[in-house]
Amino acid sequence: MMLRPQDTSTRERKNLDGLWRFALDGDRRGRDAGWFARRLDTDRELAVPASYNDLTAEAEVHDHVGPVWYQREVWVPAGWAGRRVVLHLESATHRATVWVGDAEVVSHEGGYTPFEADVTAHVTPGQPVRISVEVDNTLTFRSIPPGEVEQTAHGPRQRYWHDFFNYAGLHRSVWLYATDPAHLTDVTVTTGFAGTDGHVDYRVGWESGPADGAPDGTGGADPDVAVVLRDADGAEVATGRGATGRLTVPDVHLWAPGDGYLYDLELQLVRDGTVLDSYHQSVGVRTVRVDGARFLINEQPFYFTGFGKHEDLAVLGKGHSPAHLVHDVALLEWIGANSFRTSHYPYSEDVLDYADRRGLVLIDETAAVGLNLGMFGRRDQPTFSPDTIDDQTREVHAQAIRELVARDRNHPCVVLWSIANEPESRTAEAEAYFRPLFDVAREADPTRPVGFVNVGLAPHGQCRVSQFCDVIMLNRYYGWYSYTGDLAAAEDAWEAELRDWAGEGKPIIVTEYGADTYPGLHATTPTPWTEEYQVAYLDMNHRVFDRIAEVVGEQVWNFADFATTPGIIRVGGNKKGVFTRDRQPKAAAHTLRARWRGRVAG
Ligand code: BDP
Repeated sequence: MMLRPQDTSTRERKNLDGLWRFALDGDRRGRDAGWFARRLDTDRELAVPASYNDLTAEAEVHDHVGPVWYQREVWVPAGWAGRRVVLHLESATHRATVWVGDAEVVSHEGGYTPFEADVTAHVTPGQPVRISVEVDNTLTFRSIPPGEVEQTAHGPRQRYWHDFFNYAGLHRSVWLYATDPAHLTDVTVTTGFAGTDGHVDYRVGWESGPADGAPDGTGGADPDVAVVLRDADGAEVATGRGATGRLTVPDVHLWAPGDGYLYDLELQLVRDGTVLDSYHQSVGVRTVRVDGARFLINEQPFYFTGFGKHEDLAVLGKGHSPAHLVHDVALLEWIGANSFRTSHYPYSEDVLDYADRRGLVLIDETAAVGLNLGMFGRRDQPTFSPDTIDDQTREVHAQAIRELVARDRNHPCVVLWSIANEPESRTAEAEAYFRPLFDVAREADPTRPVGFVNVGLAPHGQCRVSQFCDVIMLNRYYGWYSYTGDLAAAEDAWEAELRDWAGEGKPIIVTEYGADTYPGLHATTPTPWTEEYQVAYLDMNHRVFDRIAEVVGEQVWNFADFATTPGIIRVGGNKKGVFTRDRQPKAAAHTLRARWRGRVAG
């Protein structure tokens, strides 16, 4: 249970981004040596938010395996005396332990979801405090995503089965914030409409906190919850009392693709007429539903256009950058994309907030990528076994699903959960692994469809996991990894497979199709790696999609070129971008723009 830090009439934040002291700790000495207890012995300072990997010119930083330490001091505002003080990290990739002064305050597993600790007892308002964070980038068979560290004569080497560089560090903002001891802890909203009336169901959590002087520690009377819903102009639309309730919105302005209309739900925790805590939750009133092979948003058939993306930038790595967020979304709008998938991990919450406001539609994915040892040449070992990915991994995966849903369920932009990308899905072990995870997702959020992304190695008739999906999501590379350079044969084979899937009667989104393209490389005949081939490849795919009614979406792989591990099929990274890594269009961008800007939803 957690609310994203925000400034309100009762809450105050202090942003801790900037330069932090930084040290590598490949030998894992820091904890025992008490690095948190004194000034970190280093002359390095690195930036937060950013991956640390590309911030220096040193291979030992770029290729580091194991823990690193970040440390800085912060002045705790004097005005926070008597307040509850919380330290909040939006993410730490892939796990972290945090100390405030000498006290260990929190540990967290998983690199892309937030965590926090009540640090009131460890800070003195008006005084500085030292904050130390040990961040570990190691991937194992017990982490999501999984990986394996190989000890070599030249030190540890991290192996993993996904196609993007293992960037790590503090990728998003770190905050200190203050609330009243009595505070709101959580809110869930679900929405719907009938005719012109919308409704907003809300459920609010709170804690009364130890009250000053109250002998029983309860603070006397329980506080009450009051809520006010306002429209985008600030006009009051509805009010409610109590921790749960339904608000009616007359003449509702629905949130819809391309129309990111948001109401503001103000939650107040009130005792004896005093507002102890106030929090603002934006609300888009909309519905999502699968009906046969149709994907309905507000009961209207929706056709997804767009991309699989990455959080990936020169210098910053996976560090969040508001400027790049705005620019990427501007390019999405320029090209006529109405959606993207947060491949292959949960993105910064700023991305989701902005997508809400821009009316962009998101497929929201966990970091469960690379659960497929066979794909990367490890055919000797089964993916799911007591020695590889096992029940313990599944618990970590389940927790990753719960944390993703808990973080993102109030975002109208999210219309579909993807619980994994391209796992091994042909065996009974895969079926047994995934069945309960779909239950976890549906229990966490009964209001949205759930799926996973199927890989070409598990075609129709062989995949044992797609039976659990509300929507079939397919990554296919006909004309690239198979039928390379032969688009005519690729077209036949692709259409045949898609028609098999269409027989399931579920909506199909093609979540990846793409061709590596070296910008500036040209040919008059269809030659892989040229800009002309990427155009011809996309045209072939689009002809196939347009012949099959069950296809309700096309998301090209990838929005932009991105960094990978070194490999003989990667030239300075993965080059399937429609934009280069510095966001210049390849020829295919104009092809997509012509197609998508002409398309009407449905
Ligand atoms: C798929 C993966 C994606 C890769 C892509 C590719 O989902 O992460 O980058 O193929 O090979 O296997 O380009």
